[in-house]
Amino acid sequence: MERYWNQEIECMSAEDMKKLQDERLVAQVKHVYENVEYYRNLMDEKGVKPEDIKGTEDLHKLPFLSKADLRDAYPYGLLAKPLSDCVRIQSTSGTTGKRVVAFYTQNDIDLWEDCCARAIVAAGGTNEDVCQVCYGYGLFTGGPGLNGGSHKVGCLTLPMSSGNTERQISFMRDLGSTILCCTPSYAAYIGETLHEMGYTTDDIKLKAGIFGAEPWTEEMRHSIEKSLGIKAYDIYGLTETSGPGVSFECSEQTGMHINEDHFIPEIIDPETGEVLPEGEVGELVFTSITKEAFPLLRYRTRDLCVLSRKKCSCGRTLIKMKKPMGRSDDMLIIRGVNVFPSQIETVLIEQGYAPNYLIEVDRVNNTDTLDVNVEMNPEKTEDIAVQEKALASAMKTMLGINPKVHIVEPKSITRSEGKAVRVIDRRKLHD
Ligand code: DLL
Repeated sequence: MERYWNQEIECMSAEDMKKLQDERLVAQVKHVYENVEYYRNLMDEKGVKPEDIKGTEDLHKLPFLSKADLRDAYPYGLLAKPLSDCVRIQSTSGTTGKRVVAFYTQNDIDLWEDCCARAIVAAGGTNEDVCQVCYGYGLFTGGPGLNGGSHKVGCLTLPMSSGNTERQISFMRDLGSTILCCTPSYAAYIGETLHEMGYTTDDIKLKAGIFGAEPWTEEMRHSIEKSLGIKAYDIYGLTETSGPGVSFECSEQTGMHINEDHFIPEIIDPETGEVLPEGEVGELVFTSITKEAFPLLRYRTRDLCVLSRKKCSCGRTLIKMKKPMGRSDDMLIIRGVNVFPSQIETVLIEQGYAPNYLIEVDRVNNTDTLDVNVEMNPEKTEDIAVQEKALASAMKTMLGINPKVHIVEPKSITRSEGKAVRVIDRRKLHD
């Protein structure tokens, strides 16, 4: 039987949810307008007053907020509560440009952890579980978010953080961990290490994994499920919207339910900003209607995604988002063709290779080049050149362009303990 953390909300009728969202949105817009000069200016520029927003149907009247705005307003410019009411910050790694700093009141933390608790319960978690959290702790939201959710559910929580993989496995065995939380690429690495240490899935008690923070394919899901003997659930979120728990997967595994009582989603055309109807692919935009310290109205995530209101067998009525295909800025344009690293991952795993790969893009004599490096599968007996040709041809069918495939030595591609780096684009160095 399906269990819920908050059945009333998770299974609420569309009508009641709209009412709740309307009330919260109106209050949030007022809160933001009155307390954040940056927003007041954006809204004044667009000629929108808080009174113009009476419900979700008016959402489109509000200006968008982008990552560039967050940088402009860094660090305190979007704070909607006095610092004395804030108890925590979390932050992004800041590898591309200035880091994003998000602020939390105690209430913000409570609601965030609540969202993570919903995800853990949807993955089958109860107070009987031992939940091993191997997302990074510290400024990254993964560790603290799932840690808090796990406490709420009452699981015995192992705050491992990432790294030291053999130790992760010793703890997993000694303490009988039943739920694993980490990035999918780290889950794959943990699975690989488990088998290398001479264990099988019979030597561990894991039953479920809650994996997110980076794009991953269905093929990757199957590969992890097999290697760890678990059911693997997706979880999504971003620092700007608190962290993990904006949406989470249920037993149906056909997309993630968005916690609509906290976040109103929209899909827009990334070029024109026009709101797209349900079912169309576009950029995901969120409005947070309960966050106090760092509320975001119509925040452009840059994640490409599709929404669906199709009835779910788990009983939840919360709208679902499909697995994001990656960020619009992760999309590679190679010889004019749009290529997502996830398409390459799909081909590699379908053809029987482990998800250890590195994509290299460059420009030689004014022509883009695409090189895909993947580690050898020792069980394959064909000639390497034959294997490389077969992979290149499968990728040509999927992508429409011809990559150069290199099958490399086992263990020669760096394993990820957090978010995997799958692409090196050297064209950026020439620009
Ligand atoms: O990655 C928060 C998180 C932690 C989510 C743990 C899930 C689990 P950021 O570092 O700010 O926050 O990165 C957010 O990661 O905009 C997406 O592009 C990507 N992302 C997050 N979850 C998923 C997912 C955390 N399940 C950015 N599938 C987002 C695909 C994801 N991409």
